[in-house]
Amino acid sequence: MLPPLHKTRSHHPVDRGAQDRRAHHPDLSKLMGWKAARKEEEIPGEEWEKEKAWALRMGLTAADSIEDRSIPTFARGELPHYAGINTFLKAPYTEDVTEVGNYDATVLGAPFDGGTTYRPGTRFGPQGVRKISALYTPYNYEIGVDLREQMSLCDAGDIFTIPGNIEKTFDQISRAVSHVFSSGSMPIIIGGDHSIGFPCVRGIAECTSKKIGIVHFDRHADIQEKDLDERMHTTPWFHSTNLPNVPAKNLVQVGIGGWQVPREAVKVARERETNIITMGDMEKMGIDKTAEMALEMAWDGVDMVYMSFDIDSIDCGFVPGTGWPEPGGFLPREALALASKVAAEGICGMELVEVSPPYDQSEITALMGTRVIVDVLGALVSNGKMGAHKRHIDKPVSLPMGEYSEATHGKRWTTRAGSK
Ligand SMILES: [Mn+2]
Repeated sequence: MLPPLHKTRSHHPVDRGAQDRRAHHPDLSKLMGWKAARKEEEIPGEEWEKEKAWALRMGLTAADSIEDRSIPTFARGELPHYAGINTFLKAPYTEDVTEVGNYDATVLGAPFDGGTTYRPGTRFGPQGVRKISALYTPYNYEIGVDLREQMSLCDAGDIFTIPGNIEKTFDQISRAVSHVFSSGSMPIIIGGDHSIGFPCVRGIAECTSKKIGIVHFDRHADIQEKDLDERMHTTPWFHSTNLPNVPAKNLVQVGIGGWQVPREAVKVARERETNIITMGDMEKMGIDKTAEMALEMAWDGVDMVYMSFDIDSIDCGFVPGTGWPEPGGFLPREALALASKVAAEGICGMELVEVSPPYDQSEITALMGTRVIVDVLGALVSNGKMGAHKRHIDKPVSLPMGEYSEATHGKRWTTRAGSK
């Protein structure tokens, strides 16, 4: 009979002689879990302290009966997770978009589903992702990263899209993305259907003379010229790779396959010699080799890589809330590992598209989308690649703002200054 567990289990492998340990006992120091636990010690906590102090200033001190004096009266910041008006990950809302340059990365929503050719609803994608993102902390145990402590993030809200007008919406999206990118902040765009891929890339591409590669996770090729006579969500890479600094040979499409890839798209992929890694390829090569190959092809001769993640690249059993569900996709663990490995080399921006909350169940699709984004951020931080794209912004745009001034007009929804 074994002695009680606590007699043999040491959580401090250094403090006991080998004779005290049973031969079959695992060496905890070899487990990733133990290493990760040790790593947590090294992460600073100042930003969390700052947030708690800020919450008390914004939300007032709590009732006398509350023992934890860091709790405010009004919920502000991360806690409680079920309360609040959600930005992505409860990051600061940059209502004044001229402030996005103060942050390493900016989340912006592109609520548009006018490019959808089957199920609509992705106009609610940004809201759906923001809502469920509230259940995450900014800390990831396994990789030993605390985003709040190690990077800065804001949420600039949504782009003013024009329902029923793809081209006007594209212009708005490119303009918004170019503004964020020019500020030096890395844009993280939450769609919206996949038609937004083209204006997102166009917004970045216009701010640089450098070349951009694309890693595109999807079940669908999305590279035909038109669909239903318009530039629908099946077309973003045709138009993106027409841009002079976005070479088709640096487009890598990962996870493509199944019965929803139109033959027109395949023809274009063949003509432009894009790189397609099917789900079967990935299965055969494994995750590490797939990521390595994708990176090699995407980075060949370019300066930056953009990531486009279509949530439908994951098996539809895990992501019911999407426009074109397709069985046989990535398992979540595969998708998350691949996205992290691609991000580990640095990206100049990313989009997370095709989350359609009206078709979702228990918010699992939106949650998966959130997870892809936070894992990408974690990989950027833990590999020291956050902000690596900045040196390539050599043609920043400068967009005019309106003339409203709080000094002369007062704050909105208040009595006009001076008229009291
Ligand atoms: Mn797709």
